[in-house]
Amino acid sequence: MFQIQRELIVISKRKFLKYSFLGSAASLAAPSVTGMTQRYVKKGKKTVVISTWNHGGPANEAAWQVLAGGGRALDAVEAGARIPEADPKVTSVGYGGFPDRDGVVTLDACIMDEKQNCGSVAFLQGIKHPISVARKVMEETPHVMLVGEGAQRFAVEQGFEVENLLTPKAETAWREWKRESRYQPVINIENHDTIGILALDQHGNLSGACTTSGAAFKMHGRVGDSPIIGAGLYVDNEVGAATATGMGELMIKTVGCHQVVELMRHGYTPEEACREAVERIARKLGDYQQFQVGFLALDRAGNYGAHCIQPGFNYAVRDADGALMKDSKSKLG
Ligand code: SD4
Repeated sequence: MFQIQRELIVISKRKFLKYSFLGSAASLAAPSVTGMTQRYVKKGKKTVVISTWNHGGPANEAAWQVLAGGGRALDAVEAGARIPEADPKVTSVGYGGFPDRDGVVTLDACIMDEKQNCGSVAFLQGIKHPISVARKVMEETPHVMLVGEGAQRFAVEQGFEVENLLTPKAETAWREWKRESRYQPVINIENHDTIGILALDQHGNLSGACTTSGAAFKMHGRVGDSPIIGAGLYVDNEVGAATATGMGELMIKTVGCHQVVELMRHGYTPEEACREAVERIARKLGDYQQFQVGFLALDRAGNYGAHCIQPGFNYAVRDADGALMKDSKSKLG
């Protein structure tokens, strides 16, 4: 089905290589226009996985099984993200996620590997594991992003089952919300939110995944940052990886995760880069105090860090020394 499109892509890739060769020859001769130093972090041998919120703990364990067996970071982050996706107690990811204001559960997810390959789904309904559909988009199509009905149709073609994802608990919460229908984003919903998960494997390769049911009781059709490469997730194997949680509109407006990775490229530590991304939101978007945003970053040496707006954002770490939860520093409170 995708044969013709693949051929087109191969042709355009050849053209791209031709022109990018000319481009790189020119840039060798040209002086730096940015004047910024590129300080690549030295590649490390540390195998580690980090992920957002308390539900990151069980997710990291699944990811660690892959990493400890010598597996790829890409397989690790997918395995990790699938844990809260399948857990009905987690009301902000996958099955059991709170629905939109029409009572429909709509899911967003993306995944990115060490070679800049990425795949994404948005506004996906009825499929329990959007992260695995995102990976199929990455590996089985010439595209990066599929949304809505098209994403669901593709998932079914790939063998995923359509099921009802609205649990009785989520439906009750929605009915209670409907009584007042107040559209006010809730900060740190029960300490559960989007899961963003980043891993560094024993080959020194990074990957990341991000999956969510989005803002609870959002407008029907709303898509947040989580499936948007650069906003909710970004990976550059030369530098590091970043993911985000919280009010997605703020990450989209500032392309937050791409910014975190670029800051690390210029010498910021993961924590400093996350802090600067939060500061930039505060400087540029003004009205940020009522929202939560948390950034989490991992560099290619295995150093990690986080920063957020409101107190309450925590993250899980798993490496050969064991598992721990860490509280992020925050701009407010
Ligand atoms: C989003 N970052 O869709 C995600 C999750 C969220 O409040 O909404 N959290 O914006």
